Amino acid sequence: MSEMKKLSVITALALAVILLYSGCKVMKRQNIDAHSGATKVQHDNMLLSVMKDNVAKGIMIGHQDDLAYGIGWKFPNGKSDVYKVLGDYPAVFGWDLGGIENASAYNLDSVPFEYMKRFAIFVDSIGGINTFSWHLDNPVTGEDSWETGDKTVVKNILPGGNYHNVYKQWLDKVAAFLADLKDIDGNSINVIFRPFHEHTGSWFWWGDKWCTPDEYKQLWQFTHNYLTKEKHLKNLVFAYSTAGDFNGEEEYLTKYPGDAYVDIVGFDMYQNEKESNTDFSNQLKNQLAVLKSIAEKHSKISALTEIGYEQIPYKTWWTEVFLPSVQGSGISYALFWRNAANRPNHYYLPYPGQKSETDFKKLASEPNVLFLKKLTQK
Ligand code: BMA
Repeated sequence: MSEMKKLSVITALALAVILLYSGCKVMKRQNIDAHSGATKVQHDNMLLSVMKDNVAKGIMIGHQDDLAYGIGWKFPNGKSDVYKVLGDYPAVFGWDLGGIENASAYNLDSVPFEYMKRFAIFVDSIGGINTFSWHLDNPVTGEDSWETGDKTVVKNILPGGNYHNVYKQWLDKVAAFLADLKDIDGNSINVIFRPFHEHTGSWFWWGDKWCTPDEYKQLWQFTHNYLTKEKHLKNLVFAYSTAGDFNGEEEYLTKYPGDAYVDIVGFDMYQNEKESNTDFSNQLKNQLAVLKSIAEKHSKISALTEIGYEQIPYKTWWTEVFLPSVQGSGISYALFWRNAANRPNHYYLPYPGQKSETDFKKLASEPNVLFLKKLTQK
């Protein structure tokens, strides 16, 4: 079967699932509507209410590019590594829009945007949540997100800057993609949008050293206003996500664009081989406590917007390091990074036969750890 034909078959199956689920979703919406007054934030986005409700159930587990590829396979010749291990999907699915700004057919990790769109629609149909980051190119040099060293790039794409129009054209492409995410009834699918992440580090051109707090805030506010007001997108929930190395609440909030522009607060944090499990766990707990306090003060949902330990070298990392570190943190979800098909050893969730597989199943059996089935069960 050709790739397109296979995609059509998958889409047909997805549509069948959508039909089954749409009835349940209407019920879910009615329930939420009955008590949504208190949970509505600045705009009327159902996803936020659903996510608030879900926090009481537990922590949702997410995975980047879960349906697109994994260890030893690429769509359509294979299926979610999480599904292979658990017989269940993640609750949250991460995608990255990097590349869309150049009208490329593929994102920076070779996921065709047409597939990504269908995956996201499928995810919504089965009751999962989509989150989009954006590793956009450097608009001045045309190199990638990691092209740093120039303190004028952010300034240049703000209103009045030499590259402002280029940036607006890039946002037009993002807006067109996100506006096209519609369910079978033609309703917009609500998604998380997480631009300009890890800006407290300096590895991306929008990072710490490369713009002032004011410039970063202006960039965020302009982006938010452009997408929601100029482009009239009502389906976005905005996630502000720093790197994991901030020192306390004040530092976390240095470039915070304001409560009106943010729905979710989070940070990205990875364990590396130089850190002991205990050190990592203590650091993670500490940062999560800071995040919890910020989330409470600003009435925001909180999340571990990226997390993981490449290759998961400890058999019991899931129940002995991850779980005890996040329990009680109040976070809505934890998004694990991708299982790269084309980069050996670049994976963050187990695949069949990986050494932490059994422990990962144990994690999934915890009542307050939510993969898709537990998330959607009534
Ligand atoms: C990084 C790595 C890269 C990838 C990038 C964007 O952490 O996984 O291989 O291109 O994220 O997804």
